[in-house]
Amino acid sequence: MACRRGSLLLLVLLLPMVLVTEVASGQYEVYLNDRAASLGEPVNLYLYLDNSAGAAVMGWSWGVCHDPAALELLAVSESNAISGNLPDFYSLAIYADGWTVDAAYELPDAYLQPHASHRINRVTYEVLATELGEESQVCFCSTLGTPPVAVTITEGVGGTTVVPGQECGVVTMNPIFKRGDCNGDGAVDLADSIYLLISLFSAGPPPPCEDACDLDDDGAINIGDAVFGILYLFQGGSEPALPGPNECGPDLPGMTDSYGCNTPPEC
Ligand SMILES: [Ca+2]
Ligand SMILES: [Ca+2]
Ligand SMILES: [Ca+2]
Repeated sequence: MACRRGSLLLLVLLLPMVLVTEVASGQYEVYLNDRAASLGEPVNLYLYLDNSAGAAVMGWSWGVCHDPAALELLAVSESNAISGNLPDFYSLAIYADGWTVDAAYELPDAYLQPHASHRINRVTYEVLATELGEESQVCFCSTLGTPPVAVTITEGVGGTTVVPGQECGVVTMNPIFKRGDCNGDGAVDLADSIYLLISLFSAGPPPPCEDACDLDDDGAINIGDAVFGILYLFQGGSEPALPGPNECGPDLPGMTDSYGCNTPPEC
């Protein structure tokens, strides 16, 4: 009898270890992708669950936290793959600094397939940050909700709860600048064309924000851009390409030239 009581005690002590198990890194991984975005624009991040080295997944829960000074959460939705295979239990909660989800399949024939990478959610944020070139992380967290929702995966039909590997997503804000402000002093004037000519032909310093010197945004910085600036200023020539010479803004979306803006100017 004493022996049985001892076994029961051992079982009770071991039970939490059986229910929540740290798994080896790589067996289950949840992660968000990285995106670049411009101030005031919506940006979509996708949340993935990779169980390519694990078993079928019967449920999941997590919190995803962001910096509310840099990003505003606009929407959380299920990806197409999950929409067609919605869990029997699905609870989504939105907070100022993040969101949580708790999901579970109850029928044994419904689950996330093993040996795959699943896109689970699409999350839309608006970029609020005013600091140029700022990066803002969106990370898994176990701090949101009452009680807090932990980051866990329910593995296999037996329902073992495991803690997955986790990787943050990063939203990088596209730099903004005035097109034509080649020397980065905040104004577009003759000094910018002179700066560009010296940079090109007299071993002058490189432009602080290259893309600002590509006045026609044709993907090449050359003497034509200096001439473009002079014609615009003194001969009624065309205005420099968007965002233009008067207001700061990002490079046009979809432009594939290699110019960046290492040191964005004051705007
Ligand atoms: Ca300037
Ligand atoms: Ca050019
Ligand atoms: Ca460009």
